[in-house]
Amino acid sequence: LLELSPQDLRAHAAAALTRARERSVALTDAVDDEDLVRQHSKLMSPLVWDLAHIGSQEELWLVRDVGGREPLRPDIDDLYDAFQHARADRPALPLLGPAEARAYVKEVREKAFDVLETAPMEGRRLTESAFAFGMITQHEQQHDETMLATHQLRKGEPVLHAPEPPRAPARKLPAEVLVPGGRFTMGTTAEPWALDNERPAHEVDVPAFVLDTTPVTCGAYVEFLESGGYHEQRFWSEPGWAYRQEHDIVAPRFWHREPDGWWRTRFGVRERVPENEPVVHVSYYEAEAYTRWAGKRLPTEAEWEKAARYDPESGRSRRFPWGDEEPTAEHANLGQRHLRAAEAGAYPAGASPLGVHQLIGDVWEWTSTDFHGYPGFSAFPYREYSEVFFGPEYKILRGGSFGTDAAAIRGTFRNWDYPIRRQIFSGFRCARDPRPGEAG
Ligand code: AVJ
Ligand code: FE
Repeated sequence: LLELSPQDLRAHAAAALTRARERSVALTDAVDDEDLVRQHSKLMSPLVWDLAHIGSQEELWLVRDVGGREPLRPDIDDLYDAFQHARADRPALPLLGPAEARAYVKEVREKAFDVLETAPMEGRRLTESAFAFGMITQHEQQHDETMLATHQLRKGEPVLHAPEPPRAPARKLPAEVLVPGGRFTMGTTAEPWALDNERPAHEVDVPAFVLDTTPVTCGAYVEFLESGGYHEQRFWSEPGWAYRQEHDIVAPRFWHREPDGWWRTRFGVRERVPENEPVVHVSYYEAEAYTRWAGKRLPTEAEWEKAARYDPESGRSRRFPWGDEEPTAEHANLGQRHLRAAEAGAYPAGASPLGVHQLIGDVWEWTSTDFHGYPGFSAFPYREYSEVFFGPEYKILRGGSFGTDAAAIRGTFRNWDYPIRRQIFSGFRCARDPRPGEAG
């Protein structure tokens, strides 16, 4: 990317923005206007808010900031400022209606493309304006994943359709691998589109640990469930147990117990819980309880990133588990190509050199680490992207899900949420300390 000419960079930015918009349009055209303005869950905005918010951020950062153009709609800045209004309060605001919102994002996009024509992108170094285009593309894709989560919460007939993901090869994977101890480079300074919280690159010493080769599957999770794991306090942390009691949490979100086993609802389709697919829609607390039941623990964020990026042969940290190339459909289940996670082991080409599968795509993976800035962190271009969330109330998730676009995921990408959240596409994998003698 750093080698691209300004003209190529412009073409790349335009194509990425267009791809994001196709997704936003598909997600918002899939439902009627009534559904677009409705709040499907208190946890989410109405879809029409996300759509206009996407336009509003694009206006702010590309049209006004990079382009230095006159504001299009300064009167609506406040409505679409996520910090001004909680999600639950957004339906009551005088929002743009569906037709207005669509016209607004279209007009902003035309202006943003106009800015792109002349925005400075000279030399080998990516300029701040090029970064702004990458950031806004990621922003739109992040909201596209949020809108997909809103679709999952929506009641009614299915409106989204996608082909089934690939099946796993018959060959059974080893359950765990040993990741050798030692220093590795975490975070990045060179990755052009990396957001502030992924920076800078820094050395971290990670002692040897053992990691599951795949995320925990529904089948394994059912064993925890059926053995009474939700009813035994010893597996739960104190806040986890309090949450489980208060909300009477007895299974992953969207699961239902039927006389013949566990079923789930997925984008309006009722189906049997699939045995070999990573479990999704679990909170941090449930993930943590499972790991304790299994005699294991969640990986730390540094362990997760070492497993995903460290190349034992060169000692270097790479961009992805499979190397430095951008993700393709062979590597990972990303980009809403499929509306579900793929079976454990379904992406052999995306495995790490040590044989860890599906670190990127399928399901976000909870880690045991709180959200903080790396040593040397500096907020840009605005404190509200990450810095205001630093602290012990958020846990880090890694790797992206089937709902995450390739433009918005990397081995260094950091997501965060409250440990009680499970409407997101969240799963996990288990780690543990090596047993005596195991670490060599
Ligand atoms: C990085 C997914 C936690 O959705 O809250 C979107 C991304 N920031 N608009 C979020 C984001 C501003 C953010 N997450
Ligand atoms: Fe946003």
